Amino acid sequence: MDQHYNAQTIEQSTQQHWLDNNSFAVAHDDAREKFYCLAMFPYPSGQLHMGHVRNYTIADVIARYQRMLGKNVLQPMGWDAFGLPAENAAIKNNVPPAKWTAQNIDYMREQLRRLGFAYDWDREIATCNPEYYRWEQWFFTRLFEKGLAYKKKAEVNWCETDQTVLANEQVVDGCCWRCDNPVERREIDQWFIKITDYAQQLLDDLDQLDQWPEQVRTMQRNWIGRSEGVNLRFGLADAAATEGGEIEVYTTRPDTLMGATYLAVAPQHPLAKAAAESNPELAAFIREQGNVKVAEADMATMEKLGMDTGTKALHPITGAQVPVWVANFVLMSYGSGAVMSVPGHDQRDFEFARKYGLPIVQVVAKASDDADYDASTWQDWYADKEGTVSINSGAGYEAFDGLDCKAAFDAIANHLEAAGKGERTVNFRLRDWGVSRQRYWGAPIPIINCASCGAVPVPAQDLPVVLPTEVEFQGVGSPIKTMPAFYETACPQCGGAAQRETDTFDTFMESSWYYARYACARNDQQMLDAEADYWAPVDQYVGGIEHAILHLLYARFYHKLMRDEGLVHSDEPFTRLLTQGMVLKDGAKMSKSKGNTVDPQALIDRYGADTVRLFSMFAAPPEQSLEWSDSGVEGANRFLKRLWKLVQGHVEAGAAPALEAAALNNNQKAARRKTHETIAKVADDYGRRQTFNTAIAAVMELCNELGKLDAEPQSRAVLDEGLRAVVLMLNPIVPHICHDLWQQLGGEGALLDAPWPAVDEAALTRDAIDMVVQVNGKVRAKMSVAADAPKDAVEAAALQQDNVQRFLDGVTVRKVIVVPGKLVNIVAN
Ligand code: ANZ
Ligand code: ZN
Repeated sequence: MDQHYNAQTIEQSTQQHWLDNNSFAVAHDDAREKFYCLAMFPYPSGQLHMGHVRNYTIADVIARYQRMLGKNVLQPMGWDAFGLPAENAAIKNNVPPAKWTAQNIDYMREQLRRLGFAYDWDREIATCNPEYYRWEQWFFTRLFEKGLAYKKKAEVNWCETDQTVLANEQVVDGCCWRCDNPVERREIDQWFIKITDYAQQLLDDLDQLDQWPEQVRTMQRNWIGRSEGVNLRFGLADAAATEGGEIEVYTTRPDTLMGATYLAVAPQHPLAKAAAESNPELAAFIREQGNVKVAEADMATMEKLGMDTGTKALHPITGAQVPVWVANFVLMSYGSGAVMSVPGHDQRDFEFARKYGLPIVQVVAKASDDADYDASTWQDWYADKEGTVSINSGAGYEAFDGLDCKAAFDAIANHLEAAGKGERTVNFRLRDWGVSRQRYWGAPIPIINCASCGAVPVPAQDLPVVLPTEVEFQGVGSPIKTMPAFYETACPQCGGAAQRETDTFDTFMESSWYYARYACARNDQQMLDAEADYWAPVDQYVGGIEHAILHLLYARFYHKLMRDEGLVHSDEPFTRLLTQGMVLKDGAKMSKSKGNTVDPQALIDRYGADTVRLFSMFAAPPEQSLEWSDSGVEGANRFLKRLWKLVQGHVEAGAAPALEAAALNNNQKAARRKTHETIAKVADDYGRRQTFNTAIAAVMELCNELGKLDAEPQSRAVLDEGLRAVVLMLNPIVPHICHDLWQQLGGEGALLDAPWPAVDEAALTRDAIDMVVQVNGKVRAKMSVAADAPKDAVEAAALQQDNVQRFLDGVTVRKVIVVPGKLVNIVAN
């Protein structure tokens, strides 16, 4: 037995024990409840950062706690191994991405082992392995056959620096999320997956996710962006000039139709193009707009520009002529690419109308009639839908006046439907998922382009399409795009000469289904098997809030796609979600670019893994940001040393006698009660509240109490029970020191499989409880009363306290309030 806490020795031998016993390998077991605990897998960037340590510690604590509850716990780990940084490193240092990635994985795997995470390493996945991505390729060919994957020319966000297309979500304030350079728009051929077909389901099923943070559900809801409105058609005054003779618009406010004073179409709208043929000025404007590099996110705030097309449209109800304008804020990709402009009640239309001198008509008023409409200044209530009535909407056609928003919506929608000029529709903001990337380091898209057959999926028996890893980078472009040995092939359909796709998948593809693959990571016959159904859904998912929208939405989508392919039989992949906060230093996010990172490895080397784990769980509740503090790390280490000493002292004093609950004196009872109260609290903190910091604080407090016990035989028995409980409770957080202390305390078997300590209800009862007595809110006495004393007995006892009597002298008691177990307040004057 060591006098001093030696973290390095303890951690090494404990990890050796786990390794020798293959302690974290799990298999299907119908006899026990399963628990699948997963933290978002890391990108193998080179080394772990503090954010990883925090993320993986949280998940590990949950996994170990669930195991103590007797569940069959799976906690796997793997690598989100494709992506840009490997390529950038290759370009800079001339190391092939595959090699760079493999080296990083080896190093980081060691770091994770050193932190003692309870992973079933037999299921390790690296998404850059063909054994993994072949199934993704296969699944894509299935989607293609079902019509859920398709190719189209589309305007994309193009980053000139990274030479790649970015998803809308990867554009932040008009700039690339990786390199921060401005993004332009370009048209190229792209592969898409029809997530829009699942928009309604993705929205509806959010209701099932009652163990997700509300904030994340709201973000997903907004991203999906469902709206209910009407598609309606304006005739064209000069119908012959334009195909169809109509313009369709989508509006969520048909109730304002009588206030539509002009139409606005996107620069790419066919009507704009047609009008531009005879109008060079308009043609120039449209061309200019096409070249403007604005990301969609900036559409709302950018300067509104437009030009009259000269075309006139006919209002579907009044028949009045309204001008048709081209406007830069109308998106071709949403609705029909055209809007009916209601400057009276839409702020964007209002600003546009003021700028270009278009008429503004008020058609909605406040029902309370207490607000004046002033067409020269926008006021927010103009857009209100509550507490309003329609006005100026009669016009002799139908009685649309005097209706509230909902009634006016219905009346006008009905009118349009009856006249065959419009239909109610539902629209989603969500767009199909563009999965093509022009980068090298990704899974090749399994399609062969044949001049006569078109796009042909690679047949299952020819999968995987392996990404060549022996490559040389010449510049930033993908090396396989200039590698005929890769792309020259034969068409699987006609046998003629054909070319493979040289684009690769968006890496969100790999991270959308990895959680399911862990269940059958080594199956080389199938993408998923029955084990996926056994383990899925993930019971607890842990990751950063930065993935609240895209990764989680794509994974939810993929899960439904896999369900519809018969591969899983649940609707959602992640039952409970914990989004951990950031790790900050001096109030700023730790990042390489700010130079304020703390290397976890240096801390592990100095203090050991347990100290690092304890600090990262103690410093803040998991969902909040954690402020780095050197003294906090020291403090965590000091606590472990104290715990070590406390146990040493106890063990050295020899075996403790058996506990005789009935024979305890008050001090011993109090200490024992504290032990059991703490067990109940910590279980609640771990399980329901997931506030690990308060759990740790409670155990620390218990240790202080236990440390005060004397050397009486029954005190030693209480201490023995208390220390065992402490070790069991801290096991999920600091498993190495606990493993060692458990053995010293003579605990049965390996701590890992010891059950969570049971709360002895009898130990919780208090013979007497302390209560505070207040007179008019000021504490005047403390008293001890029987725990089960009835309310009037408590009142009487309070009134009898000497000091209370003093303050009641000369006044009348008006009221006595009893807060059971806590205080009595006497109101007197
Ligand atoms: C008339 C109107 C009056 C509108 C009013 C709003 C307020 P959500 O809710 O996001 O679906 N719109 C339709 N298509 C558009 C496009 N391609 N580009 C830009 N804007 C477009 O938005 C629907 C509203 O956005 C529609 O309702 C339309 O303006 C506009 F007081 O029609 B509204
Ligand atoms: Zn062919």
